[in-house]
Amino acid sequence: VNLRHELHIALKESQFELYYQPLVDAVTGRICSVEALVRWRHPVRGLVSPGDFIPLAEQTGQIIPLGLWVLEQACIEIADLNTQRERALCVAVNISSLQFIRDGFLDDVRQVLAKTGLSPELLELEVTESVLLKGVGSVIDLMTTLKTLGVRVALDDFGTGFSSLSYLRDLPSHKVKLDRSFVEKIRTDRRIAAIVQSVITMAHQMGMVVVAEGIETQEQREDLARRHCDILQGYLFARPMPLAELKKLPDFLP
Ligand code: G
Ligand code: G
Ligand code: MN
Ligand code: NA
Repeated sequence: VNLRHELHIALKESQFELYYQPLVDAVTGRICSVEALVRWRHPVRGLVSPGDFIPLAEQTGQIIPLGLWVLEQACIEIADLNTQRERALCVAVNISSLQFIRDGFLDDVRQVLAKTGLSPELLELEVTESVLLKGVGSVIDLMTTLKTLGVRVALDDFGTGFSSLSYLRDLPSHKVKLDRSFVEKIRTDRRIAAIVQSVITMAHQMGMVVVAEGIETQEQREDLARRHCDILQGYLFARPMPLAELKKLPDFLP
């Protein structure tokens, strides 16, 4: 099968949709934001997970139109959702490194915000350490400009790459998302727990917010809250869900 061709059709025929996973305040359990996660509703294969097509879309360059669709759709849907809410939700959108460092990305962000009316403060872009392959300087410039616009950047999957802790100092990002491989072992591996504690402490000293992903147990939740991690995300609270289900969630998750 020619998946590349199928992706092309999927883009033309709008076979993609967004799921959302809530992120909660570690102390209160209040939902503060949602992460948009793309799904491909394939006419034959059913719901295809991004792990199975994002890498291909990156290889073929189709990640550029797909990524722009995700960004715009997430802003449209959450701006609309917020009209029915007392307290606005932020939306976090995963941005492929290729998309982030491409000329024109900043213009895309500006245009999407203007077109959708979403307040820039409600948009967060999640990038991984691999953006740094392009060079730290240009990434710092881009993040600085985004910050000027009011848009925040989160470092996703933090700790899995080859980058060092010094990036916490250099990058004008707002948030670090501790990778779930750390969360998984936090109760069983004291060295992992020590790394997590150091990242939290250091990130706070840099004025950054810390998120832990992949929280699946009450023990992990309590451990991270005790270590002053600010925000939690994971199946313990909620799985990624369609927009219609997100609309039905209460403000606080138990
Ligand atoms: O939702 P799920 O756990 O299946 O996602 C698998 C991977 O796909 C994750 O690493 C996630 O960051 C990535 N991903 C999900 N949605 C998007 C998207 O819209 N753009 C990009 N670039 N990656 C995404
Ligand atoms: O790379 P990124 O952090 O964007 O990946 C997000 C992915 O993590 C999503 O595909 C989501 O389905 C998945 N995810 C979210 N919460 C959990 C969890 O508690 N456990 C596991 N195993 N995966 C999770
Ligand atoms: Mn992410
Ligand atoms: Na992650």
